[in-house]
Amino acid sequence: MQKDKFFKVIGNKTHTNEKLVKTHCSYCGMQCGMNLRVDTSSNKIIGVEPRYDWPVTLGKMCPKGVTAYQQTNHGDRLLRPLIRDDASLKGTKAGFREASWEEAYALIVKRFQELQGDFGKDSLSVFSGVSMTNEKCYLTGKFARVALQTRYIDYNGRFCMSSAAAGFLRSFGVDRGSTLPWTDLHETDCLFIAGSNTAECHPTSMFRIWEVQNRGGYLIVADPRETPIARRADIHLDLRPGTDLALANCMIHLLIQNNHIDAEFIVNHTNGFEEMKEVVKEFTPEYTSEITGVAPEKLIRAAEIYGKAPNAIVMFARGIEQQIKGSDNVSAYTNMCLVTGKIGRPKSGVATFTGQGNGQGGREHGQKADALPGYRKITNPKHVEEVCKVWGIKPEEMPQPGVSAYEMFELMQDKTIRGLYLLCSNPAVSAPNQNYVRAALKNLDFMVCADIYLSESAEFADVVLPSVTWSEDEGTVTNLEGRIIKINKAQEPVGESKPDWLIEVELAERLGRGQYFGHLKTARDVADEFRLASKGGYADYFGATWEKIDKQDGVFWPCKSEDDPGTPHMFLDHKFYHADGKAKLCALPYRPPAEEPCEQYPLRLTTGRVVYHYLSGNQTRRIPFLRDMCPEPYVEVHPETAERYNIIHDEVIRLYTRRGEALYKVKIIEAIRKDTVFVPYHFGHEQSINLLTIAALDPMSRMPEFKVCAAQIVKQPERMTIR
Ligand SMILES: Nc1nc2c(c(=O)[nH]1)N[C@H]1C(S)=C(S)[C@@H](COP(=O)(O)OP(=O)(O)OC[C@H]3O[C@@H](n4cnc5c(=O)[nH]c(N)nc54)[C@H](O)[C@@H]3O)O[C@H]1N2
Ligand SMILES: Nc1nc2c(c(=O)[nH]1)N[C@H]1C(S)=C(S)[C@@H](COP(=O)(O)OP(=O)(O)OC[C@H]3O[C@@H](n4cnc5c(=O)[nH]c(N)nc54)[C@H](O)[C@@H]3O)O[C@H]1N2
Ligand code: SF4
Ligand SMILES: [Mo]
Repeated sequence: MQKDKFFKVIGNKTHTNEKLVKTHCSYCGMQCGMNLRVDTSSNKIIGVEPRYDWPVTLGKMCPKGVTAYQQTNHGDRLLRPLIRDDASLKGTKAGFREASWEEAYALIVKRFQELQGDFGKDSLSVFSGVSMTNEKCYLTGKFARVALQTRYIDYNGRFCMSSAAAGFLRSFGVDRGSTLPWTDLHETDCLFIAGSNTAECHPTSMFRIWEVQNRGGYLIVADPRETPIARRADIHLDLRPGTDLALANCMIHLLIQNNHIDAEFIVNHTNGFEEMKEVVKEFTPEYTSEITGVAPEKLIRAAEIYGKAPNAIVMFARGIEQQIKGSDNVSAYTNMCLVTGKIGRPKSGVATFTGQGNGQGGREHGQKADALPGYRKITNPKHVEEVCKVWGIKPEEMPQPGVSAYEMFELMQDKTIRGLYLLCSNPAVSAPNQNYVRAALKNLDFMVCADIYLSESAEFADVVLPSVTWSEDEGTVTNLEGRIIKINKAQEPVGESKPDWLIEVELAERLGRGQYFGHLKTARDVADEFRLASKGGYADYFGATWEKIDKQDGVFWPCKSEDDPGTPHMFLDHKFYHADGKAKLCALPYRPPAEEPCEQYPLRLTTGRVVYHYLSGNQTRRIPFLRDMCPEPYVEVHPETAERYNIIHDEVIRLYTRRGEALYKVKIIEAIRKDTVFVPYHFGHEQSINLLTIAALDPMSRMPEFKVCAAQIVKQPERMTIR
C-alpha cells in the first residue's frame, strides 16, 4: 500500500502483561485503525491505542473511538437470553426473566412455526443492521430467505445509504460509495462537500481536508448550518434544507455557461447531456437564490472554483440523501464530475461519506428487500440461479422481493407481518414517525430482538437474545472507501452471549433447515461461503481473502481472484457499468420537500448528529465520558428566531409537528439559518426527535425524509430553566 505524506512510523507501546489486538473501531464508516489492549492474565480488554500504521487514519481517532473498548465488559451487557412473562408490560423494560438458550430457541421455533402455519411463510420478517461484519450481513439475508423462507427482510441502511446507492446505480450502473481511496483526498485542488457534518461525523477525515486548504486548494461546503467544516470553508453555501436539487442544477448551469465542461468526455463516456442541459437551463443564480436562499455571488464563485480546479472531488452525506429526492440529489451532484470529466483518475471523483461501520459491505450482500449477495437482484432469474447454486436451494424456492424498512412497519400495522426477528438495529429510536412505528411493534404477535444491550426496541420484544460486540468475534467490514478490512477477536464473549451468525445457524437447525446451515461452524466457514456467494456479482469479494487483507492493508472491491490486488480507483478506463459502458447524466427537475413551512408550522426542522453519540445512542449513552459531554438532546435556534418567540438559552420549549411533540432545551446559536431548527436524534423514549419527523419516502430509494419537515415552537407557560 502506498504511504502518503502523513505517514510516520511510531511504534505502539506494549505494556507488560498485555497484548495488542490489531482491529478497527466499532462505529462509523471511517473504521479507524486501533489496537485493543488485552490483559494477558484475565484475557479481558482493558484499553485501546490508535494504530499509526493504518494508512487511512494514521493514528487518529475521535471521542467515540477512544472509549469504544468500554462496551465489551460494560455492566449493562445482556449475558443470558430473556423471555417476556408479562405481555401487558410490552414497550417497557419490565416483565422479562432470564432463560437458557434452549428454552429461548424452543419458544422462538414454536411461535415462528405457529405463525407461518396459520398465516403463511411471509408472516415473518427480519430487520437488521450494518454494525455487523460482511459475513453476518450475508448470513442474515440467507437466514431470512432459506431458514425462515420469507420475502420480508430489510435493514437500517435503508435509513442511511439507500439514496446514495440508488443515485450511484443510476449514474454509474454500480454503487461503490467512493470512486477513489481516502489517501487521495488531501492531494486534490477542490473539495465540494454537501450535507456532511464531517468534523463531527467523520472526524478523522479532517486532517486530509484541512491539508487541501493548506496547499492552496479550496473547500466549498453546502449546509444550512455553519458546522465546524463550513466555518473554515472558502465558501459556505448556507442553503434552506431540502433545496439541494436547485443548487446542484445551478452548479451545472454555470459550468456549462462558463464552458468549464469536458465536451470530449461528455460525448465519449456519458448519455443524456442534452436532456440534462434543458432542465438546468432555468437554474440561473438569481432563480436558484430564490429557492435556496443562497446569495447569487456565492453560487457563481463556487461553480467557478470547482470548474477551474485541475482536480476536484464532490462529496456528500445524509444532509442531501435523507430527503424524498435524495437519490436525485446524489445523481445531480454526481453530474458535476461527469460534465467536467473530473472522475476516473486519481485525485478527482465523487464520494459519499458512508455512515455505519459496514454501511458499504452491508448493502451489497443481500440484506435489502430486493438484493442478493454480490449486489445481485432477486428479480433477475440468472442472479437467483447463481446464488441458489451456493445455497443449495431450487430457484423456485427463492422468495419474492419484500418491502423497504419503513414499509415493513406499515405491514405490521395491518397484520400482514406478524412476527419479527430484529437484530443490530434500534428502530424504536431511529425510524421516522415514532408514534406509528412503536404502535406497529406493539401490534406484532411475536418479536425477537438480538442486541448487546436492552435497547428501546428490545422493550417491545417477547424474546431478547444476547449478541456479542465487535471485539468478541472476527470477520470483514468494508469501510467508506470500498476497502475490505479485517476485524479481529480480542476477547471471548461475555456471559452466554453469542455472535449473530452462530445464533442464526443454531436457529436454522432447530427450524429444520440444518442442511443449509449446519456446515457453518466458525466465522471463517461463513467467510468462505460468503466470498463464494459474491463471486461473479459486481461487488465481487472472491479474491479478498483474510490473508490478502492483512498483507495489503485491506482490499478494494471488486477483487475477483486470488491474484487480483483489488480496485482502489474506479473507472480508470472510463468504462462505467451500464451496458454501453457510459455513465448517465440525469435530467432532474426541482421539487420541494414533502412538507413546506406554513402559517401553523413556520419553521423547517432538520435532524442529525453530534460528535459524542452514535446513531440511536444505545451504545454511546452508556459510556460515562460521552454521556457527560452530551447528556440530553436540545434544539438549536438562531438568536433572532429566539427573540421572536421570546425564549432564552436553556429554556425548555415544546417543539411539535403534524406527527408529534417533545420538550427540548433551547441552544441559542448563530450557526443556523433563521428559518431552521436542528435537533440531534441520539435519544429515546419521550426525547426522540423521531416522534416529530415525517415518513415521506424517496420513491426510488425508499429513504425517509429525516432532513426536513415543518415544525413549530411553543413557549411553555412556566419558564422551565434547568440548572
Ligand atoms: N458522531 C457521529 N458520527 C457518525 C454517526 C453518529 O451517529 N455520530 N453516524 C454515522 C452514520 S450511520 C452516518 S449516516 C453519518 C452521517 O453523517 P452526516 O450526514 O455528516 O451527518 P448528519 O448530522 O446526519 O447530517 C449532515 C449535515 O446535513 C445538514 N443538512 C440538513 N439538511 C440539509 C439539506 O437539506 N441540504 C444540505 N446540503 N445539508 C443539510 C445538517 O445541517 C448536517 O450538518 O455519520 C456517521 N458518523
Ligand atoms: N431523525 C433522524 N433519524 C435517523 C437519522 C437521522 O439523521 N435523523 N439517521 C438514520 C441513519 S443514517 C441510521 S444509520 C439509522 C441507524 O439506526 P439504528 O439501526 O437504530 O442504529 P444503532 O443505534 O446503530 O442500532 C444498532 C443496535 O444494534 C446493537 N448492536 C451493535 N452491534 C451489534 C451486533 O453485532 N449484533 C447485534 N445483534 N446488535 C448489535 C446496538 O446496541 C444498537 O441497539 O438511524 C436513522 N435515523
Ligand atoms: S471517526 Fe468513526 S471509526 Fe474513527 S474513531 Fe471515530 S467513530 Fe470510530
Ligand atoms: Mo447512517
